[in-house]
Amino acid sequence: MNKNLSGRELQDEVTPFSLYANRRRFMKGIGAAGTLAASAAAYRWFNPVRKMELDTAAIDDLASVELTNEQRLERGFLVDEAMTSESNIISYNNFYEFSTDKNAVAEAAKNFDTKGWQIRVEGMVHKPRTFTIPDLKSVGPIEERIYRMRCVEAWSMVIPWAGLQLSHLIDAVEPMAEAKYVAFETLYDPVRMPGQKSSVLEWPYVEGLRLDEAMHPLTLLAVGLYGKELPAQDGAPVRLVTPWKYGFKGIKSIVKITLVSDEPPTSWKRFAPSEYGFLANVNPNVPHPRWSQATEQRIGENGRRKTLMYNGYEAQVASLYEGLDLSVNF
Ligand SMILES: Nc1nc2c(c(=O)[nH]1)N[C@H]1C(S)=C(S)[C@@H](COP(=O)(O)O)O[C@H]1N2
Ligand SMILES: [Mo]
Repeated sequence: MNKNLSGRELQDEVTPFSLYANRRRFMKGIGAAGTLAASAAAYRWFNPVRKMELDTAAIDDLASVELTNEQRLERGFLVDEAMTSESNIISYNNFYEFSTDKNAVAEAAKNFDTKGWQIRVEGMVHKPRTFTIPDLKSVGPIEERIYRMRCVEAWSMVIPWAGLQLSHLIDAVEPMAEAKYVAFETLYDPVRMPGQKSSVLEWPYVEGLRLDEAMHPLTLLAVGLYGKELPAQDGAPVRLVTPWKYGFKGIKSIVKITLVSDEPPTSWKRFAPSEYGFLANVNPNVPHPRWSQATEQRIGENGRRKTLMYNGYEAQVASLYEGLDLSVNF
């Protein structure tokens, strides 16, 4: 390790997540230490294997994902920005099945029971299958991904997720040639999700991706955050994460994934098609009809920051949208 650490930096060394927050400083250290970043040992030091508290989906395969931090940055799997605190991530939520008040979701969802959860994967696939949460580990590693998250309401966070790259699940069920889109559905159970008794949205919440978007390596089925099992308010036990898209694409508490030939309905487009499109790619140049998308409030920060094209994932995803008029395809 870099021997020129200050006392504060030494303290950081034993506090992995504050280290992420001090990444810039850390990368300078890497520069001084030469090839350190390229070694698996450095990878493990930077990404210690942290077991989840419950045994449904321990992140015990992390060590098998032998990428250097430079490679992770290049792929968009790691962000060179401070992470949002765990307490902010788990207390400021959008999850209308429980409450439309972002500060009230956590309390309203605290008894949500996800034991025995199953996800059905069907439609245009050769091997339809029902997965439990522990089954997810059988199709690919549970990896840690540190992603920006940008809500269409213009607030943002940086979140350390743990999850399965969705492409591994889709490969496992063997899509037919006719499959062009992937549709996702949240649990419908107004007793367990009392917000579904209100008609603020049509239930269940539904979302969708083009198949090529669903197969993109950035697309994650998250089962954890901050090294712990996903809290109910963040979409337990499994939710979608597409970091270059507005947050509403990240459908929570998924029970069904269906491969289809045509663009599936999505909750927010159905609610207001002139305001919310199917693609919903983060784009500072295309304002929402009622507000600008040029800047955002990073939760926990003072002042606003500029919103980045594709939320900072342009290098990884722009090729998916070549030739599209982004003001029409929003
Ligand atoms: N089922 C469901 N999924 C949902 C929502 C919702 O209301 N219901 N809200 C979406 C919106 S608008 C955002 S910004 C993110 C918020 O995720 P977070 O609370 O984990 O930050 O979840 C998305 N997924
Ligand atoms: Mo959102």
